[in-house]
Amino acid sequence: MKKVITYGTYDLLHQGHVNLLKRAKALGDYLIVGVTNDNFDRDRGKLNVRNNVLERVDAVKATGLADQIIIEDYVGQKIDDVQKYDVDIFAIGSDWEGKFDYLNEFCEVVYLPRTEGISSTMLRAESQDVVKVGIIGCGRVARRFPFEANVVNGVSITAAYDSNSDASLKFAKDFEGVVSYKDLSDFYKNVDAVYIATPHLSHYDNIKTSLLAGKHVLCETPMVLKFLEAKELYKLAEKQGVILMEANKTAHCPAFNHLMVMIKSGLIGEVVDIEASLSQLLDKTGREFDPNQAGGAMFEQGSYPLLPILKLMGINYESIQLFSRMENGVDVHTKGLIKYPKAVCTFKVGLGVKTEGNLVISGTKGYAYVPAPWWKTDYFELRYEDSNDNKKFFYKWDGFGLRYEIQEFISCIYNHRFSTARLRRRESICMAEIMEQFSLRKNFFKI
Ligand code: C2G
Repeated sequence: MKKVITYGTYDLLHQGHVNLLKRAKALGDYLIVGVTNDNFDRDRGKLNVRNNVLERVDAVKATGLADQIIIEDYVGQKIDDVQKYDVDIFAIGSDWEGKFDYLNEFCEVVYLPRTEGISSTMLRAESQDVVKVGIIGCGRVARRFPFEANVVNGVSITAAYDSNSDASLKFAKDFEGVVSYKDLSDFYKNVDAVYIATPHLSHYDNIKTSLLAGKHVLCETPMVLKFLEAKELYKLAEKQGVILMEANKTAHCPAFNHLMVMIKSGLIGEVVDIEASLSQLLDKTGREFDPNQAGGAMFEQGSYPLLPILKLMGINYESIQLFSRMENGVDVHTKGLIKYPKAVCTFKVGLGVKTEGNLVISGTKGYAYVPAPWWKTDYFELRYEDSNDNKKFFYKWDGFGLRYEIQEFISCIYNHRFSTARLRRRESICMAEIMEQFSLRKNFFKI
């Protein structure tokens, strides 16, 4: 029996894929089809795949051409598969000509003619309108956005607004295709969604105005600093039928996401302790040190360490205590202690104090160790009593890492998902509630 193997993503399965599968099948008696899993695709830079792996497997199955379907999830797997399944022929479309010659050592390699004039990329582009995003607040943070949005399918940055019109004019000049608007209502007329990167205290107004204008909103973290404001805004978004998302980039980071689901699946047992730290020494003349602009480490950085704590332990903590070193009305260092019925979590943030920025999640069977900078990690370890059981995990983290949150934002818009599993509305509201306690100096101790 002659065995043939071929691989692909098979997103939005089309005639080109079917022709290829037929041609591959005709080369032998038994066809194995390798379908890439979602992580593998993300790792090789395919950020815009529309169907998930189960849908793509089902689509390949429905062609009736595959005798066996396997999942491709790591680089180098093709060599393993060819040997494992005793494959005679590896077949792939001619767009890969030469790329898989290394498999000649293990089997025959055949490049099959590709069907011209059709591709998943084309279908994705046709089936989707581009979401036009406008930027409100054209400062330092916003400048990373167009670069990152460029690599995400279905999104285009078209407009810029800043209360200082020089800033939005400069932004429009620096980024092709972006028009600067002086008037917010003109700005809204030309966008479907907004990315808000203004200072913290402007977020509430910016979000509300944008939601009322019927626009989807992605707002920099911390979204707001008050519990009721967060609740009100999420409610308003749903009422308006638009998406509101807090832009906490760590929540969308592939490594962090996988870590969360692995821990929730019990890989280190029951979580008993979480320690998360983050610090950055900044120039003290900046907005980050101005008490009138909600400066300080807690507001600036707090939502990052709160993320793993709230995601793993939930929002129903028993008590919280916050200890800060204050300088000129802002905290330059804050340590938080959050008690849950069966766990205790601590976090440290610092703008004027430097500390080790790692994340340690301790459980009854082992612990997760994520070295600094854990909030934009591509690597972590699960460690156990018997070090032979230890495992290291590596992922991709490209560019500034904003592409992952932009992709999720666009996906929520297309799929009308009001809450993303990566940062639930209730988690975002709880962060606002903790920020509010800090503003009110509740459960607060000066050190
Ligand atoms: N294909 C084709 N004609 C098209 C489009 C695609 O013959 N118009 C072929 C491709 O050459 C490939 C298969 O269909 O052999 C699957 O294509 P994709 O889903 O785009 O997958 P791809 O990114 O090529 O992944 O490890 C994965 C493989 O390397 C291939």
